[in-house]
Amino acid sequence: MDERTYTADAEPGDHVTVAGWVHEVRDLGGIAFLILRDKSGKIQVKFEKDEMDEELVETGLGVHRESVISVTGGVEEEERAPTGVEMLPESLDVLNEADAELPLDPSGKVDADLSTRLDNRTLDLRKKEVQAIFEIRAEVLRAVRDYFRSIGSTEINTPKIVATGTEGGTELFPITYFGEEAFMNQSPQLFKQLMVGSGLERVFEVGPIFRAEEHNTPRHLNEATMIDFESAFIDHEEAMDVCEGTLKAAYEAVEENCEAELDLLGYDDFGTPDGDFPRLTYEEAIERINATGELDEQLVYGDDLSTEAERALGDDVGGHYFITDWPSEIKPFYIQDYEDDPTTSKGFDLMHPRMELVSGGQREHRYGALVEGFEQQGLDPEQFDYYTKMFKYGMPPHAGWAYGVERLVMTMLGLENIREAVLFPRDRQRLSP
Ligand code: ATP
Ligand code: AMO
Repeated sequence: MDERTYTADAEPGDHVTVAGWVHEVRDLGGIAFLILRDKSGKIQVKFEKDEMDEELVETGLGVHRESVISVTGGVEEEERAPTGVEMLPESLDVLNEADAELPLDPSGKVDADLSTRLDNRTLDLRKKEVQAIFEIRAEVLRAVRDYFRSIGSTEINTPKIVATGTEGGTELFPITYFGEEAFMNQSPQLFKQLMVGSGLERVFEVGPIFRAEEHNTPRHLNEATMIDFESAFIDHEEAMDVCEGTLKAAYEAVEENCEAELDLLGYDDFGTPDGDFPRLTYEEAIERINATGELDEQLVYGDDLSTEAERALGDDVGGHYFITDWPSEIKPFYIQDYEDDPTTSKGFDLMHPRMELVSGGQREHRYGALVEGFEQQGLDPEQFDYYTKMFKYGMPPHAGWAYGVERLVMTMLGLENIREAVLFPRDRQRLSP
């Protein structure tokens, strides 16, 4: 193929080769148009039947939609063309002909249900609005990485095949590891904590987590991507500051660098959050939820927040907010409790009005209290010896948190279903593609 020019870069007066997909063919009789689409946009290719080589015209107009072709020719200004320019083809190669029948219409004129879209992700992602979601997801991750680096945090990668779970035993996927029972990792929790005790001090990880979630909801996945952060010598309040900073950095970057994508998704005002996020204690949260009158039953201290409760509070607050000071008994063993009130923990969640985005907290760094916490949660500290013993060799006070990337993208873009924010989602019904 001659050197390829993106359709968006083809200027009147140029002689170019463009390559891409046949978006549409419109035959008007003596004249016909082929719209060719590539990553950058589209260009109109004009066929004048009486004036052009017969074989060229036949090939160009006979090719099925979504076939991959390459066209060489001159570019001219043409007001009536969708982009103001058109190409007059001199040669046309069919690089790969597509079937006449497609399982999904990439032009988007015919709607497809989510399941058909996910079964045919390659075709689905030929739609600009779908591409936009993944361009934005990539920008979120870039911005988050930059933000972490700006605060002196080192990117790490921790094992995904592990010997123990951390976030509750029922959600583990067991696997066989050379004849021994092992699991897919639910969270980098213990590893990231081990790293704050190392010389690295402040770390982050972007990676997959696996949870055998029982429920099939629009906001749970069985394989998700987590952004984990952990730092020595900070407390839960400072960890919340970093959490808030990360979220705002992600929104700001998307607003600044993804203008075209936001346009495609229909945003006039993206609504990057500003101002400090309110920090409600758990007790204040349940009081406010009860006061909304939205729930059938009043919440009492110690209850976890149901989806309905989260929604009621989200509507009441109207933006992102933190819930702090959770009852110790509903937070994991690694979260530290208040010295003067051991029934209250230094754990927090960052909430979007629609759902939980982040969990985190100040960690228990004292060996004795940590081992006690294991026992209280019915876990055998022996099994976690690889972790707990490092707390005897100089573990600094530390805090951290984790985001689910898909929930961040989903809430940022108002997507109905978390599966729209993953290329190839894993859920109870879906193991391939
Ligand atoms: P975490 O990340 O701490 O697990 P979460 O937001 O993922 O929090 P879970 O604790 O995994 O939530 O699950 C409990 C939440 O899921 C509750 O808010 C509950 O109301 C909701 N939930 C559970 N089953 C269903 C279901 N079948 N349909 C809708 N929501 C459900
Ligand atoms: P938690 O279990 O709350 O905390 O998970 C943190 C965040 O990850 C996302 N998330 C999920 N997203 C989609 N599908 C899932 N099945 C799923 N599970 C979790 C959510 C959630 O808020 N170790 C702690 C974090 C910490 O304390 O640092 C943890 O895993 O957005």
